[in-house]
Parts: sequence; C-alpha cells; structure tokens
Amino acid sequence: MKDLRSFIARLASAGQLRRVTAEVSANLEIGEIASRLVASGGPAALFENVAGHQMPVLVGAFASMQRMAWALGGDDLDAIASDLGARLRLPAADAGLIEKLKAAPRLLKVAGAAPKTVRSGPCREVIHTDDADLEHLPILTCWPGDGGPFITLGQVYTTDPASGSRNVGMYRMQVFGPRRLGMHWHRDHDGARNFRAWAERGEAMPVAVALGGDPVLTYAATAPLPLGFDELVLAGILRGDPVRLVGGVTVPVAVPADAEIVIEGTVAPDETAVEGPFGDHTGYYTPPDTYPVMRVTAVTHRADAIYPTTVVGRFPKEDCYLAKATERLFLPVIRTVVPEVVDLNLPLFGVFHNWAFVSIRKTHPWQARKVMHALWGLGQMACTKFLVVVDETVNVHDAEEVLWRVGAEADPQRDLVVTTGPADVLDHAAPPDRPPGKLGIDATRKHPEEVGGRPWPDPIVPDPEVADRVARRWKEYGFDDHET
Ligand SMILES: Cc1cc2nc3c(=O)[nH]c(=O)nc-3n(C[C@H](O)[C@H](O)[C@H](O)COP(=O)(O)O)c2cc1C
Ligand SMILES: [Mn+2]
Repeated sequence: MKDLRSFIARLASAGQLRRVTAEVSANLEIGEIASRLVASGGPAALFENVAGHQMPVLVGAFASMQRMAWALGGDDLDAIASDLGARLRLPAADAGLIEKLKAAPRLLKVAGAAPKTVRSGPCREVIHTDDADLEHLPILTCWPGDGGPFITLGQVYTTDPASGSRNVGMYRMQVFGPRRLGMHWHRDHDGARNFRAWAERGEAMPVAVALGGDPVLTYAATAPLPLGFDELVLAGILRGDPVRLVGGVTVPVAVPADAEIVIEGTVAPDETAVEGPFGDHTGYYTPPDTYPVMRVTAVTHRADAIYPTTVVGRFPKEDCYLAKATERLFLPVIRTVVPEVVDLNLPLFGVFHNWAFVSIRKTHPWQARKVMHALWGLGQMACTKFLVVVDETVNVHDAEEVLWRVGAEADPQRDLVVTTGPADVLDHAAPPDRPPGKLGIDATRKHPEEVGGRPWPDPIVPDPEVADRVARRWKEYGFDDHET
C-alpha cells in the first residue's frame, strides 16, 4: 500500500471502517469509543468532526487479526510470515549450524529492500517551522488519570551518530506544550541507545516522528529487530518495494514521503521532564518518571492530513494485534534457533510479556526446560514472566486447553522452573531490589526417564473411521450443522 489513505480505502471497501460525522472530543471521548469498538470486534473509525480541530482522527485501523494482515499487504498473518521467511531465505528449522551461520549475512542485505530517497512528497504539502504548534494536532487524552495528551502511534526516526545507521521505534510522546514532547523510550530500546550515543558526544540528537504512510511502516516501528537492523529494510521486504524517503526540513533525518504528518526536532542531552502518568497496556497507570524532551523545530503535513492514533489500556486493545503480528512473523525466526518449537501464543491477556504458551515437538527428556531457557535468552522474549510448554498436539491459542494440560500433565514440584532474569520496564510487580522472577511450567507428556520409568497414559482421541462416518451422516441423524 502506498499510504494510509490506500489502507483506509481497503478497510472501507471491506466494510471495516466507520466514518463518524458527529462531533466528538479528543479528551477521553474518542478513547472510550475506541475501547468499546475493539472489545466488541467492531470496525476502525475515522472521526471527521473532532471538537476544536480540522484534522480527522483514525483509530482501530490495526485492531483485528484480519485488519493487521491487510496492513501488511496480505490476507493472513501466517501466510505473510512464511512468505517473509522465503524472501529472507531463512534456513529450515532443522538445518545445520553452518547453514544457519551462512544465512546471517544474507539477512542483512535483501536485494531491493533498502529505502530510496526522493525529492519531495505529500508529507511536505504544508510546512510549519517557526509557527509549528502541536496543539493544532487532535492528540488524544485517553484516560482520566493521564498526565496529558499523548502521541501513541508515531514512528520515531533516529540515527546512530557514529555510523549514521537509522532506527525506527514506536515510543509514546507526551505533549508538554506547543513545541515540547516527552520521549518515553525504554532504556533498552534502540531510540534510547541512539540518544545516549549523541549525549555522550555532548550533542542534541536530531529526531523526526512520522505519522501514517504505508501501514507496514507503523508495524515495522513496533517490530523487535536487533540493533543495527533497519526497520525500513523490513518494511521494504514486506512491501516488496523500497520505502520512499524525503530529507528533513530542519533536521538531517529522512522520513517516509507518503506520511500524513511529520514532527521534527532535537533532543538535548541535559533536558528532562516528568512524563506520565499514562494508562498503559498493562491495564494500570504507569507512574510519572523522568524522560528526555524533544524540542519541536517543524511540523509538516498533507493539506488534508489524517491523524492516526491508538488507545492502549486494559486488554484487548489495538496494540495487542500489532504484537500478534510480531508473534506470527517472528515464529519462523525463533524456529531457526529453537527448532523444536511448533507454535507460540502470546495471549492478549498476557500483554506482550506476562504469558507465553509454546508447543514443542518433544523427542528427549527435559526438553521443555531447554526450550524455556532458550526463549528466556532470545531478544525481547527475555522478559517473559510465565512460560508454559506443551506438546505439539495442543492448540496453544486455546488458553483453556493449555490450562487443562497444565492441570493434567504438570506436577507442581517436579515440573516448575523458577528462575530470575530481566523484567519488562512496565512490570510493576517485579521486585525493585533483586532480580525479577520467572516461572516455567513443563506441561508436556513425560518420558519414562523423567518419571522413574513409569508409563505416561495416552490421551483419549476418537476412532477416526467412526468420527468420519458420524460427520458424514450428521444431517441424516436429523441434527443441524451448528449442532455439531
Ligand atoms: C502502541 C505501542 C506503544 C508503544 N509504546 C512504547 C513506549 O512508550 N516506549 C517504548 O520504549 N516502547 C514502546 N512500544 C514498544 C516498542 O515500539 C517496540 O519494543 C519496538 O520494538 C522498539 O523498537 P527499537 O528496539 O528499535 O527501539 C510500544 C509499542 C506499541 C505497539
Ligand atoms: Mn530497532
């Protein structure tokens, strides 16, 4: 897709977009509507009449598995994931180590995926520099206890001062005033790393924030790529076409030409402000804390710009589906490192890090423990707090089935792995004075070696021939299809 408009048109043609012409407030009201829509599986909404603002507000564009797949240019996230794996020429899960190592350089330069620079683009139709004013944007205040309005769906473009390499990350930004933003990048995220690198030189970091453009860009900003891997290369691979960039107006940072809105500025090494509270995706308010401040030097936008945003809070919310896209897209990558992994569910209620359900093809004793430690050593999976391992026959996307297996297959003393490791910054239950805890539950069938030679009972499954016959004769018995 070329831009946000193409995506809006796609949603509209599928009956998945509602245009709201009634006047609504950016203060709490749109947030409440967005929460209800996502909870009920409702459509995305384009608010065309936001009190006190010219610009329409888009929410919920990514708020289902189907819309998320459309955002990435396909119909189904698993199909997109296997296509991506093929384009990256990921080695098969059972490939040897040498083949996997040989694949690494290939992953870094996929032909034709690097962004290209163009001279101008629609994001520069209107340019404000000295008269730039964030208060002209319909930025939402989402929850009653929030410290103010927050930009929640921005792609934050930064660079490493030494190599010039780009990073795109999604970090929320609190509006402190007409030209001041709080930069809530977690200390371990690449935007924070780039900021520290500029600060160590005593220099302010140039930053640009893009809103909109191809929806792939919004997703790419949330993708957990290793430091140094340009999110725009991932976007280029997913689109099958390079991202088009335009140079900065007031800072040397390029941004997508087809964005709706661009905010430029600098973040000085020594200026901080108290950010928050913010009603976060944990379902709780994150308390106020000190973060760097961006001084805005320009706001540019399309003549008829649309402001895209999202509302986070107690699940289910739109960001859960961005996380689901990562779960699907990165599963083939996880399998190149932990080949016995069959499927993975980061359930919506687990809010990214609290719960992971993983199924494995188990071939040897204590393998579930190996998988736990491997996942706890893998990128952002390191923050997983509760990790349940089940056999490949279990549908990890059915939480009730997973809990049934935990109850049936796990012994509370033998099968729990209690250990420590890093916690998500937002985990308010993590102890501040010692390493945060982690719990792994081995709910796989036990091999004789794991249980002193005792045989493990077989699960009950229907006779396949009879099941087939009953399915065929269902109507003949006088039952309706929905009664099966
Ligand atoms: C809606 C939404 C809001 C987010 N807000 C933040 C945030 O405020 N701070 C942060 O560090 N990460 C936030 N994230 C997560 C990061 O975008 C994500 O971890 C990303 O991989 C970071 O990229 P980076 O490693 O290049 O910095 C948010 C994600 C989503 C989907
Ligand atoms: Mn990154």
